[in-house]
Amino acid sequence: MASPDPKTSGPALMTIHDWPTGPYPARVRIALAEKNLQSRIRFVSVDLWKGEHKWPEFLAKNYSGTLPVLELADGTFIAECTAITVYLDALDGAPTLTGRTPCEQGLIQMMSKRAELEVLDAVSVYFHHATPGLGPDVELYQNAEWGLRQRDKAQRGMRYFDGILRTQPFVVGDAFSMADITLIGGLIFAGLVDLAVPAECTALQAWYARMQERPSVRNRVTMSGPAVAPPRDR
Ligand code: GTS
Repeated sequence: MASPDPKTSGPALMTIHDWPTGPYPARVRIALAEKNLQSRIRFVSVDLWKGEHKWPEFLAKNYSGTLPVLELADGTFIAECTAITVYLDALDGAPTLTGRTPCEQGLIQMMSKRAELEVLDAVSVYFHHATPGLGPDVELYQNAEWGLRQRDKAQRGMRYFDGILRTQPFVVGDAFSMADITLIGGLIFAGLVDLAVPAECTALQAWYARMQERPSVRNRVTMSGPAVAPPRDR
């Protein structure tokens, strides 16, 4: 996909700073596709494996040194997948990912946070602490024991979500939402680090197979087209 020309008229162009195959970036890419916002975004690649997300020029955009970051046309930076998704979902005044009623909104936030705490973030800690992670230049502190505990936590989390998905088609009730996206991110990360979904979690596996059929999930890596390199000042 060619990047849209920022000089053309129409809604303001936004920038996503991310890494195409990253599990957290996947969350925002899936949200963008579900909201049909791809044409309003240009992507800038930040190379995790070189540690570009820890360089001063990137830390100026996101203090936490993590991807993705959304940059608005006026220069505002929004980090954190949940915050970015809430922003994108609100743009058209018709939120489909974060809930329409106060109750839906509360449940989606709760289950998305749970998917983060119990699965995605746990897999991430396992990757960064109990495997070589992004390599010695980026992983300045590792604690393998902590990483292995988080691996076990992630598998417990998978069992929890398996129980949820035995009773309903989506993480929250009958509709696809941000909570599904967050759990998808967790299973994408688990796949990348060869952390198996327990064999008995057949409902979770069936749900994930269905999720992978969604175009937003299937096409998430290629949606950015050729990467635009970030400016380098070092
Ligand atoms: N809480 C953050 C969010 O939700 O946005 C976490 C973001 C995050 O951990 N992103 C990963 C990262 O920057 C990107 S990826 O691993 O999914 O590609 N990791 C690098 C690091 O050094 O933590």
